[in-house]
Amino acid sequence: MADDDIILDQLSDTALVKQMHDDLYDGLKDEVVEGVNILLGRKWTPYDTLTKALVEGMRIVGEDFRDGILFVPEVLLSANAMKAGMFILRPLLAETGAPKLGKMVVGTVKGDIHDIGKNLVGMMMEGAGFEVIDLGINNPVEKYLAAIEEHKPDILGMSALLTTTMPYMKVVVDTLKQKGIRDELIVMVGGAPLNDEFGKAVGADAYCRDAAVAVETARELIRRKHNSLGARS
Ligand code: B1M
Repeated sequence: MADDDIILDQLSDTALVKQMHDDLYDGLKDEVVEGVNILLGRKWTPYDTLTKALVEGMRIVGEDFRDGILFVPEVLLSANAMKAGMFILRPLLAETGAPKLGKMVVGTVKGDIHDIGKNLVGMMMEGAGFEVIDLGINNPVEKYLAAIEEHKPDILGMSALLTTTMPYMKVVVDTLKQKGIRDELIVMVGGAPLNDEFGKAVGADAYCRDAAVAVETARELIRRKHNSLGARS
């Protein structure tokens, strides 16, 4: 229950989603989890629950963090509540049973501990039929290289949320070039401060604005890769 006065289950869908934004803002993990379960019980799709209740709620948190209304400890509570909601949705989004379309190694770059967006991308990619190896946060180039060596992915995905950490993506791509393995991989980058131009400047194959775009882009680039391999054989 959200508090003594509000019974989440008795709210209309619109009021419940609004209440979930407030609960996410207040870092109320149990209430966010309850809200997610209620929406799913009302036959909301996991995708709509994720985007309309959780991602939109986090967008509001982000604005107030930017404007100095919320501070790191409060945002951490919101992030934990968001993750608890995502934890329920993850297996549901992955439940496609589709044959694997390809493999992606994904991680947040060195110096950066933001992982909500990266986790979302991983979940949506899994849901679309990709195998995802998640390296977590704060990854130096050596970690990416070791994972590429071990898992032989089709795609390397990198996430950065800070203007101070996003240039590290170029360090990773340049190292792939030095090692002669850049062209074996599709490199996709994302994160709030990035844009298309930046993606090109660091030598990525694509910048992805959000998780849905990441899925579409991955599908398209894998299709092109298979076509060009087919044409060569
Ligand atoms: Co941070 N933080 N934070 N923070 N934080 C931002 C990024 C900031 C913009 C807030 C602000 O001032 N408005 C600001 C950066 C400013 C800048 O660089 N110019 C900032 C700052 C300054 C900081 C600290 C330095 C604060 C401090 O300590 N004084 C510190 C840095 C710590 C570090 O990393 N070394 C810090 C810490 C934190 C918390 C720990 C409190 C927490 C992170 C918790 C966690 O992730 N586990 C946090 C949070 C939550 C945020 C905001 C509020 C929200 C980020 C988020 O989760 N968004 C953020 C404000 C904002 O972005 N508006 C902010 C929701 C998520 C779904 O979106 O991550 O953009 P996003 O991901 C999207 C797309 O970008 C894309 O798809 C995702 C899903 O649609 N995408 C990819 C992302 N990665 C991709 C990878 C791909 C493809 C697409 O690869 C294929």
